[in-house]
Amino acid sequence: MHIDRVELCLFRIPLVSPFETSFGVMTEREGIYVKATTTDGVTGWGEYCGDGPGYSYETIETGWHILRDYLIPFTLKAPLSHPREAVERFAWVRGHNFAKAALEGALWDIAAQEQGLSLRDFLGKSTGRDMKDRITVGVSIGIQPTTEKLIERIQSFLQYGYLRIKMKIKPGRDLQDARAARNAIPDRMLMVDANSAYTLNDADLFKQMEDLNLLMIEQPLGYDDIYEHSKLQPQLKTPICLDESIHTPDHARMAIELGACKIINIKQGRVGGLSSAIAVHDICEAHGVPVWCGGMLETGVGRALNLALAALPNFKLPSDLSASNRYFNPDVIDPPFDINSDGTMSVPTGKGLGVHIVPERLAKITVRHEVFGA
Ligand code: OSB
Ligand code: MG
Repeated sequence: MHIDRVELCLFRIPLVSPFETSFGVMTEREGIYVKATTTDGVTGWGEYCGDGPGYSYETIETGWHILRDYLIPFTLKAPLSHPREAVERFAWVRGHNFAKAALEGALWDIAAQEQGLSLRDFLGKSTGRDMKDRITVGVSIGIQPTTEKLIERIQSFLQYGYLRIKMKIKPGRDLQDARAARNAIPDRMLMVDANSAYTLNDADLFKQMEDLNLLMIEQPLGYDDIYEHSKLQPQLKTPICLDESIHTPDHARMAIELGACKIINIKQGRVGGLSSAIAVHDICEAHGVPVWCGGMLETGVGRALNLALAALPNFKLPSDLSASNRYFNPDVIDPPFDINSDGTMSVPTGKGLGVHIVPERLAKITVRHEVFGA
């Protein structure tokens, strides 16, 4: 493929309700769409889904800067035989994984379309793996103003069909909320996500959660830590799942070797794109560590990519892939993503990402637009 034009659209889309984590509250989703076009007129889309600087150091502005000044010029420079080649071309840029992933995503969309395949089938062909066509899904619930509100929220999401509840925690009502949630839903899959709000001194708190039969505890300690998690995991029967601190396939390998976690949450943006995400998946699989697909409140474009990725066989636990209307009304794509009656979400079957972006909706949420190349 020879890319001769790349467009960036900075967008802001309102959330249907605020989303609170231990590092802050979101009321709208800000992101960047990357639209790449080949000399043959094939167009691919990628979504920059960083949410910094509370989640990682990347922000919308660093993403824009890295894309504009480094990644896009290196993409326009010469034809690419496969999206993986872009990864090699970007490798000299240290970090900035969300920016790299956004552009790589658009290239995968193009590569799949050029083969006349859905992204899921193209991934299956590229990896030689059998791909799922439905993904089991859970919902991520932000910190609520009161314990009562949390329970209400959990009940309403269960009615929509989500198979697993993940609740955000931060120091304060953590244990009380987790206990109340467990009492309200004794037989459902329940987990907590601390987004790095604790230290090793809080080990006792997590020991007190042991009898709640949580599916896992996500990222309890430092956002860049692996070592201290390796001190915490042996003290607990409940599996620790790492999110923030896994940025590369090597991090995954180190975390597993150190015994820092028993599960890994894969966000393709956080690990620098689909190629890296597949490598993390394979390393985990080889070590018997199950993975699931994390989310960053993606709009339909990023959600479609996540669904294709989550079709790989070692995505064995419910993923943070909720229906479009859990966050957006409307989403930028039509039709929106919805949950099947069995608590799964179907992977798109159309060519490439397999979603239709509604031009008027895109225009309405776009706040900055720039064209590079032809
Ligand atoms: O830690 O998984 C997280 C959203 C923004 C930043 C970090 C996280 C999250 C979520 C949302 O939990 C998951 C989703 O997209 O539904
Ligand atoms: Mg998380």
